[in-house]
Amino acid sequence: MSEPGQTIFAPATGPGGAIAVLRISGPDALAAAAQLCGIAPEGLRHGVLRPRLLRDASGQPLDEAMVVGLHAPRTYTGEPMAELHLHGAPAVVQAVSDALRRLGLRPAGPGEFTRRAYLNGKRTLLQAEAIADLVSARSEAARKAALAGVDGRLQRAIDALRAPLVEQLAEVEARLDFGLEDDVDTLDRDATAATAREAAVAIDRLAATAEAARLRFGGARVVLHGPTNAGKSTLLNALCGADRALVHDSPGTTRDVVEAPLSIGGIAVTLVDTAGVRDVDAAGSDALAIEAAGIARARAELAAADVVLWLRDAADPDPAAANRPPPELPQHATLLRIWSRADRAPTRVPPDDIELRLAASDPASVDAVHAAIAAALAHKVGDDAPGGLALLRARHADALHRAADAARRAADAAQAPLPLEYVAADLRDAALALEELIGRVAPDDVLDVVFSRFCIGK
Ligand SMILES: Nc1nc2c(ncn2[C@@H]2O[C@H](COP(=O)(O)OP(=O)(O)OP(=O)(O)O)[C@@H](O)[C@H]2O)c(=O)[nH]1
Ligand SMILES: [Mg+2]
Repeated sequence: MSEPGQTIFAPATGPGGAIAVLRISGPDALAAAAQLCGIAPEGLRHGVLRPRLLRDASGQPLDEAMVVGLHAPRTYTGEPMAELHLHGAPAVVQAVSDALRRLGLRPAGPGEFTRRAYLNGKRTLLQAEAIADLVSARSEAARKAALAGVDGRLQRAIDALRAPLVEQLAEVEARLDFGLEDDVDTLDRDATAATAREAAVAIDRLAATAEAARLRFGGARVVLHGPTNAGKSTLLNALCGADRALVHDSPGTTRDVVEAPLSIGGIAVTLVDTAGVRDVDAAGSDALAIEAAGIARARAELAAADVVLWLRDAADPDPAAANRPPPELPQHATLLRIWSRADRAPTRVPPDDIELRLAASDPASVDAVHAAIAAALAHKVGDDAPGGLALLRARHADALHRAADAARRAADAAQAPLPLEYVAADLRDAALALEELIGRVAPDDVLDVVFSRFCIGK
């Protein structure tokens, strides 16, 4: 948590450079910097960088620095700020930091400068998050996507989605306020429904970019799932070309979740091997209790899966038993149905829904699984988002889904026709979810999550 009354400082640059920038923000920022320079605070003119000899309280020289004062509210945080451009040695940064601490300043926490910028209305939450993403951008695509958040393009796009919903809400509320609800001619319900539906489609489109960006920048989880002995660990090893997971002909070999990193079609994939699923009596023995715990982990892994390779064993004496898709499968995950160990039962006819036949000894069939994963991921990532607009976080996707759902409910209510109060409530929910996404106002716990991911000094 940030207490705005305190003055904070932190290095804004990483170690190893010729210059280290110490940033100071808060009510005493200018006074503290001026004190180190041995001048009055008024001597630090806004935006003017001057060479100064810094001294500690006992008059001992600390460094020859370049010092600039930044006067509120024209600063990053909206508070008075100063920057000390020091020689980059850690010992110099340490000595100046100690001097600042002795003046009553405190080291900043992660993201605390940006948090203050947000609290002072300098940045929306969306922009603050985008700044963190820009600082940590690891690719050109990530930089572009983050910048669209920082420079406000993303926000304008969301505002544009919100505007027609707010307009319709005003129309509906006006009729509620004037008690004209019974007069069926007053509201064009079809027009309201059409607007709400169009908004939902546009919101869905933006939500799809969040999913794509998550995969492109964060990578995908591809989870192997199926009954014991179906050949999951064998397939993991074949796909990553390494002897990564234990393979054995006794069922229940894999218990822990085994992960293997891989790149498929330019996307960073984590291949996840899991315990084979079968009915075990956890009270039967320690070994069975361990296996049951492994199966619980396997099921939990499904929740975070982007693609699930669902293996069914051609050699299973009772294949029908494993014919139900895993109930834990999340909606957005792609299920690839694989008839495994096909060479063991060449004459057996697989169920109708099978997409791939696999025999570990046949490299072409392993390649086909690889290609199917690549195709599923390519489909999810889609084309580049227009103008680099991409939402990068789960918080964003969640708010968009809620907004689209509420807009669809509003359209249904308008057409049903339900009383206008219902239409108004759903339109309001949709607009609020978008407002929350931009984060002009956000609850403290959301702020804690967002800013804890920042580096110190930003
Ligand atoms: N003939 C044949 N045997 C296979 C194939 N794939 C795996 N096996 C064998 O089937 C047995 C089980 O393979 P695993 O890869 O350990 O199966 P699993 O699904 O990981 O099994 P659990 O970890 O127990 O759930 C091993 O003896 C493998 O050598 C295949 O395509 N054809
Ligand atoms: Mg296994």
